[in-house]
Amino acid sequence: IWELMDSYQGSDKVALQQSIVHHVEYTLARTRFDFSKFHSYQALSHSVRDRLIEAFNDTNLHFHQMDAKRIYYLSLEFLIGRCLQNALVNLDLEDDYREALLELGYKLEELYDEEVDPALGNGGLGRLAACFLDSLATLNYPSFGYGIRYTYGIFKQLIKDGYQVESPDFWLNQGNPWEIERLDVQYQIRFYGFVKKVWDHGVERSVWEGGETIMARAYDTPIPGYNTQNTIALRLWKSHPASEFDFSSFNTGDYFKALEQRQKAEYITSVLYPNDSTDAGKELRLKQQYLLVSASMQDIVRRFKRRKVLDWNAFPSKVAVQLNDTHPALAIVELLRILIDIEQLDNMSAWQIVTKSFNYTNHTVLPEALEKWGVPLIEKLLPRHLEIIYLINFLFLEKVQQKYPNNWGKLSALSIVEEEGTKKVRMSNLSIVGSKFVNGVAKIHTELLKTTIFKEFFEMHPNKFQNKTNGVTPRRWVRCANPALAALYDRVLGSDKWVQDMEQLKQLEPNATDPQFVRDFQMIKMENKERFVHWIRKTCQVDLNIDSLFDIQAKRIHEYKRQLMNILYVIYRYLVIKESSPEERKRIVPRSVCFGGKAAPGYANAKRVIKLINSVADVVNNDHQIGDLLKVVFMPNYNVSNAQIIIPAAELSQHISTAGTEASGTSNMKFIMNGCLILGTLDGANVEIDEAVGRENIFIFGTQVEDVDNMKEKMRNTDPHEYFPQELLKVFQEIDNGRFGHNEELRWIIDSIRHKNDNYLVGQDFKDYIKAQQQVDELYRQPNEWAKKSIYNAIRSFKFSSDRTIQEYAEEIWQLKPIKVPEPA
Ligand code: 26M
Repeated sequence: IWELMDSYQGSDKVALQQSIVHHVEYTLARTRFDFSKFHSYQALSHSVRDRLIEAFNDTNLHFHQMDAKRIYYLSLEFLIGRCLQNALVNLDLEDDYREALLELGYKLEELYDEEVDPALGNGGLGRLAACFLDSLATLNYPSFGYGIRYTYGIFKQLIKDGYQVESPDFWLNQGNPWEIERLDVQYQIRFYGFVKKVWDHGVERSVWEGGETIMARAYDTPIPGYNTQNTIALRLWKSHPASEFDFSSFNTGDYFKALEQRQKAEYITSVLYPNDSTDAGKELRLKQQYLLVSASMQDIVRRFKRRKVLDWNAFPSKVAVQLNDTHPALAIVELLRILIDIEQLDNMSAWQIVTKSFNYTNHTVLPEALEKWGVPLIEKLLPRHLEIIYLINFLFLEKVQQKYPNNWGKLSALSIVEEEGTKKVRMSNLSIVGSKFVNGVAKIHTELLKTTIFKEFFEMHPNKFQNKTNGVTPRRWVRCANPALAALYDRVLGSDKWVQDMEQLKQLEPNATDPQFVRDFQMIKMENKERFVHWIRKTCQVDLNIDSLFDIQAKRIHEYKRQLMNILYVIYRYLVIKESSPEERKRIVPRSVCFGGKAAPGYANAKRVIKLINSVADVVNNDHQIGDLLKVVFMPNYNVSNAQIIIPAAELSQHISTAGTEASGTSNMKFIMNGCLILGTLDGANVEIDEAVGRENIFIFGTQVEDVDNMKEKMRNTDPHEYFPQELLKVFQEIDNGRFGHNEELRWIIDSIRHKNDNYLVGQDFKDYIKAQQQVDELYRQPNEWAKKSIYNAIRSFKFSSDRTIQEYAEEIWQLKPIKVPEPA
């Protein structure tokens, strides 16, 4: 059979052209002489898909033969972004295909834009999972990502009359060449029903029966590593009806009822919940979580059972599961159920296996964002799982009681079940108790976990807690997004080794002061700014001044991220320009302040901030007195593919959350990698970025984490007219007076912080923010100094490669060794 495989897998130009044309005719069924740009994209991606699949099959076979330990990354979200360029870069075929296509009359870069951007995630957490897969593949770690194949991704954001309007993201309407449907990989998933107790050889066993069953079907997206044959799977589950036809309903004559039942099953994986913080316990969301968890654990157990001898105690040496936040925490309970009820292990052995296999990553300290599910809902949907949760809690609280006899405070803090009001299951407590290791995502965040929300757990099990500072993949975020900068590195370093070993950038330290290198860097930034200006003109109908400072804040809209502080400062800046004399105007540094980000559909204050930004933009951009000195834009529908245009063009990026609220942030890392300065607070990974680049290369301001509580106290005890600085009161006044439109919603935003409710310390930090902004202007007046500091940011960013992060996870949490798949002969 192998000899029969034809040779179109070659990568010489003609072979590539043949394979493209082959797909035009046989996959797209079009004539060879009549195909559009989109058809060309389709044929090209099928040609690339063939190459991916070969490497993918080799990898799976090799890992199986080696009986490799694997890490399974469970996440309700994978924000992978477009696949084509990433695959070409990782397979090192970009140049060959570019040339092959040019002769066929197509520009490769134009075809990239034909691809939809799969947006199966909300923001940082989902994008982190995608960067991790890229690093797992590149570093040759045997691994799988498990997630959900939502029919609708995160909503598309439209801006109408300055307001956010959500529209459905049906991303599959053009087909998806990057996935492989696995009709042979399907698992039954049960919901509702009851638990029957039966006696079996003197042992009581639980059988979960009745209710409804549906099927979860696997769809694999191959994830190629860079410069390696290793290609891992992102396995996404889609829900299907259990039986092809429900004859019982049909026989009773209700044909349409039978069809309706089937549709209900498909509904489970139809839409990603567009919340990146809190959301009241929706039954459908819990069903999604359980579907992911049950299908994935069945798949993992099936793969484990394919080994030559069945030895359950070997499970933790072959399987490590990483929980991306608490969303998939039921996996702990599901594995226990499989081991106890189906594989018939005793409770204690099963518990030992589980707690050696699972690990949990926390992504937030905001107490309102910690996931809790009402006991009545779990009892109805997953009756056997509730029993098991009670069992775990009983065993755990017994240990607590031993360690801290009759200490009710400890018991109620540590309990998995919250007893106040309607009983709830605390998913973080379940995750901690069921895991070997728990980690935060930046140093400061992990310290906060240990001293605040998980204090009692840390005191009981100090060795359970670890830090794993986040990272981002330099393949997508430098090599793909900023090819010119990548080419400069290649040229000066003499190779592309830095793409998989970012520490190579250390060698560029002397270049930061080399005038030629600085000029090259400035030229590249200028080109990226031009690309961005075109894109802004097309999408926002605003003309940016290419010589202005490009200042960007792009992230989900949230009160703690303080986009409000940014736009209030823009108003202040506008007023200053309006009041300045002609002499003063000459010294003003022109700025383009760009915002991007989605607000959760039910988050009224976040949506109002978008309206405020657009209202300010309307006034500022149309004020002829202002001209080129200030522009404000709200970039609609911030997503992975436009982030790849936005980030390389940025000169200043803002990461200005109240200290102690942003767990890490990851776009801060992407911005510095692209040679951008940060204006930020000492929060999340900014703290470590500050250490890495040096205080002279970053603009830091604001209340530090240890003072936040005192400042909030002060805010509550101070008269607002004393608490808010004059500059900010002036801004409030202008909004009140209707300078940005007579819209009561704009006043409501101000009201949300005005009356002793400034929980995120906008008022407290405003003066220091203005001061930092003045330092920004000062530096921008010296272009070479600005460039030098930007270069230091870029070349000192190597710590923030997700390769470093993944290597730490592998060595310190998973005990996982790389296995390199041999290159084909
Ligand atoms: C909640 C309820 C219902 C549906 C969805 C959610 C939900 C979805 C995503 C809640 C939180 C979600 O993500 C939170 C998140 O993105 N956290 C960010 O994680 C990044 C990666 O670690 C960090 O860099 C950010 O600081 C952190 O905010």
